[in-house]
Order: sequence, then structure tokens, then C-alpha cells
Amino acid sequence: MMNAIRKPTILTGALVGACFTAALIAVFYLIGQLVGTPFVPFDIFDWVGRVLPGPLITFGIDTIVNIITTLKLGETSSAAKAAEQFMAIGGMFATGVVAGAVLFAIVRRSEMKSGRTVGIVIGLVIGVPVMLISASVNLNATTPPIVNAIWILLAFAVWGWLLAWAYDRLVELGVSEASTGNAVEAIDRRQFLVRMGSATAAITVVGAGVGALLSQAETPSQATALNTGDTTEMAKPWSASNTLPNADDTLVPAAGTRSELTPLAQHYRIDINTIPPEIREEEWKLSIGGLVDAPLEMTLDDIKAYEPMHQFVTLACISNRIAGDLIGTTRWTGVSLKKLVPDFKLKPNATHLKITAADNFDEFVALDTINNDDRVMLAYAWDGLPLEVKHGFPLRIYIPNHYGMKQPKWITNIEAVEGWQEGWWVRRGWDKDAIMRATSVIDTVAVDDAVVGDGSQKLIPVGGIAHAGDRGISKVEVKVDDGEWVEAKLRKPLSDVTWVIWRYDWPFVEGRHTFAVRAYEGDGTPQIETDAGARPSGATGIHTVTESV
Ligand SMILES: Nc1nc2c(c(=O)[nH]1)N[C@H]1C(S)=C(S)[C@@H](COP(=O)(O)O)O[C@H]1N2
Ligand SMILES: [Mo]
Repeated sequence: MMNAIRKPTILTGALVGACFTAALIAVFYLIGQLVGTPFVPFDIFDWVGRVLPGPLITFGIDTIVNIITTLKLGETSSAAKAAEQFMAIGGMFATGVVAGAVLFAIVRRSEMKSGRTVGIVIGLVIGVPVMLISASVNLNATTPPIVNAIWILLAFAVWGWLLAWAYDRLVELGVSEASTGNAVEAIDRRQFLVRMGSATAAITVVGAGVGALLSQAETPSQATALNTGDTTEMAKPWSASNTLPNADDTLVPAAGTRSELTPLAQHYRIDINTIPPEIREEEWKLSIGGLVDAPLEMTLDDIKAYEPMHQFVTLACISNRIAGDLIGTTRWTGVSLKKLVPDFKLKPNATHLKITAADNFDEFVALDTINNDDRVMLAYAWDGLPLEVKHGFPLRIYIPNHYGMKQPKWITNIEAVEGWQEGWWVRRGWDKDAIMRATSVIDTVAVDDAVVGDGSQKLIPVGGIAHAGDRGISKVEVKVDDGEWVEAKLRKPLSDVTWVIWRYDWPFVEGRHTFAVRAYEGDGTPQIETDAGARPSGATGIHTVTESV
């Protein structure tokens, strides 16, 4: 009657897989925080993002952004990063659930006495590719690659072994109780599952909790502290003790208009990494090679030794939607590339620089662009502080008039090449030039801030921003309902590459109204009014806001 013993089901396998995989993820997290080994779910996610075709990636990102904006989950770029992290962990968890089910299915069907070998094999079938993927994309581990490889393989092997051990235990409990009746057997099995569930849940909670505490303890709010070793003194941003260059402009923005200078903590962040590469200044060098007389290496101090330049810059992501929050303005400090390039000793046939970053992101910039525009810069500070890790510490490039996708952060290599090639996002179907579109946004209809105009007419300040790369804004117009387009007043911008703050004092009429805004570029070219999504060249269309006043 041995055959009467019920073998553990595939569903039980999925449950066992869920328990042990949750614990495995927590252990990877905790050990990562403790000793600096990779957190593999993020590595796998980043790798998948790099190998999937561009349209699929774009579709994925669009879907995430749609959900974030529809459910109003907060600032787009940080909500999106949180969503990516959640998906990364969820993906690994789901894989583990399936692995548990598969393992139980295989062992059930076979005549094997024990599933341990199959368990270890399954662990390694997953562990080996994960180890290789992590080795190829991980940017944050501080432990040697060989240690990481061994750790990942070991962890997955033990995990697979434990799945099989659970199967064997369930079988044993079945056998020992087979003679005394099914009810008792079921209770023993259930008890085992409950104990296994509690133990793995405890590991998961403790691992995740302690890991999170550790990660908070070591996150300096500024790269300064991290990279100078100086943790006692928190550097202050430039804007804390300086006035803006247009401070004398008398136009007061309508209440509720965004800050003209984006606080660093609110600047959007977009890149291909679940967690940004953390570069140590001591270990970093900028390598310059390709079509040069002799390859060159520069430290950050070498670069800082050049005469610094400061400029106010509005940066936007090409995937920013009309009135989206993937746009920000701050004060960039660095060196004009035009000043640096002669010291690269380029060969005469070099036409472009290929800029490569720590995360393998790359873009090409024409030497003509560099030589015709002093504003093209290698930047190492934002608002007077060293670049934050997520914004590209230690070095990023700025190229006026182009969306962020043309401008690598975390630069490690510059290679002089002959001829143009497609950069990272261009290869994935985005515009090869990525010239910033003219755009205008209504930030506020300041109903509670009415002013009194001529003949005691009540006026409601309406305001926002307009931007058109380095082409400037010559005029902004506002339309209420089906009225005429009326010119708004413009504030002097912080520089010729930043957004312009506009304000229109609207003669109040009670009711529900739709406000629309449009801008003209410096040379009078009107912004494109037709609605078009961000892909492939940046969103166009008119921003409208409907309010009851
Ligand atoms: N190395 C690297 N640089 C990068 C990216 C990236 O993924 N990797 N993303 C680019 C994109 S698409 C944008 S919009 C800007 C965003 O810069 P920020 O995150 O500092 O706002 O960085 C650009 N530079
Ligand atoms: Mo972007």
C-alpha cells in the first residue's frame, strides 16, 4: 500500500517556492547591505531592460508612467524607480514560485527517493545565469567579482536544496503516518508547512528590515560626504547663499508657479539603472582614447584645474509629457569642452566624441558642436555641490538644446572617432537629434491670490513656464475658453538655455473655465499645437487646465 501515500502536490511546491524565494531575496538584500555583494533582482531587471527591444521598453515605461499619472502616485521619476524595483523583486519571486512547482512536478513524477539532486540542479540552472548577468551589469557591489560569483551560486544551490528538502520532509511525514490514517498525516504535513512558512517569513522580515535600516544609515544626502570622507560638514547649495541673476526682474510669478530653480531634491532622475552606479572618486579616472596621439587619463582634480564655468540649465527628458515633471532647472558647474579638447591631441580625422558611462550608456557628440558652442560642458557640480550619485557623480556632459538622452551621466570614457554613430536611445528607436521641443505649461490658476486691476476689476494670476531649448521664448499667450489668445508677461530667464516664467492676470469671471497656453520660440516660431506623444522626438501639444473659480 506504499502507493497510497499522497505525494506533495505541485501547488504545495509553488507555496514552498514562494516561502524560500522570499527569504532568499531578503538574504541577498541583507548580505548586500552588510558586505556589499550584489542585490541580484535589480541586476536581472537592469539586464532585461538592456536586452529587450526598444519599442518593448518604451511600452513598458509608458505603461508605468500611465499608471503613475492616472493614480497620482507622486513625482514621476521616483515613482517609476520604485515601480521598477517592485517589478524586479516581483519577477524574482515569481520565478521562485514557478521553480518550486517545477521541482515538485519533476520529483513527483520520477521514481527518485530524494529530490535533493534535482533541487541543487534547479538552483544552479537559475543561479548560473543570474551569476553571469550580475557579473555583467552590476555597478554597485563593493566585493570582488569572484566572491560575488561564489556567493550567488552558493545561495541558489542552497535554496534549491532547501526546496527539495521540504519535498522530502513532506514525503517522510506522509510515510510515517500512512499506517495511522490520513487525518493525522495531513495535520503533520500542515504543521510542517506552517513551521516552514513562519521560519521563512521571519527571515524575510528580519532580512528586509535590517537591510533597510543599514541602507538608510549609510546613504549620505550628498556625494560630498561620501567622496571626500568629510562627514562632519554638510555642504550648502550655492542657491542657499546667492541671489539669482534675474533677481531684479519686477515680474512676480503667480502664486503656485514652480520654483525658478528646481531644488536638488526635486530634480527628476531618469536612467537605465534600478540603483545608480556609485563611483568612488579615488577610483575614478576619465579615459580619453581612440583617434588621439596618445591615450590620456584625467582625474577629477585634473578637470577641476581648468577654468570653471557656471550656467543655469533646464534639462528635460524626451519622454516628458506635456506638463510632465521630467524637467528641471539648476546651476551647472564644470569646464567648457571646447577648452579641454585641444589637450586631448586629437588626430585630424576625428569628427565625433563617443562618450561612454559607467552603466555602458553611450552617446556621440560632434566636434563641430563642441567647437561652435562654449556651453557644451563636462559638469561636476549642480547648485554648487558635487553631483549627487543619482545625477551622475563624478562627471556628466551638458549639450544645449538637446534632451537628456543625448547627455551621459557617470562618464568614464571619451573616445575620438571618425563619423557619427547611433547612441544608446537612438539605437532603441528615439530621435537621433533629440532637439528639445518648444513647450509651455500652466502651473497655477491662483484663485486665492486675486489682485485688483483697472476699474476695480478682479484679476486672477495665472502662471507657469515655457521652454524651447537654447532657442529662447519670445512670447507666451493664454486663452480662456473660446476667447482670444492674450499675451502673458515674461520674466527674464536665468540664462539663454533655461525655461521662462510667465504670468497672465486674468480678468475674473465666475464659473468653470478652461485655460490654454502656447509659446513662441525666440525667432517667432510657434510651438507645435498638434498633440503627439513623446516617442520618438518629444511630446508636442497645448497644455490646458480646467478650473471652477
Ligand atoms: N549614464 C547614463 N547617463 C544618462 C542616462 C542613463 O541612463 N545613463 N539617461 C539620460 C536621460 S534619458 C536623461 S533624461 C538624463 C536625466 O538626468 P537626471 O537624472 O540627472 O535628471 O540623463 C541622461 N544621462
Ligand atoms: Mo530621458
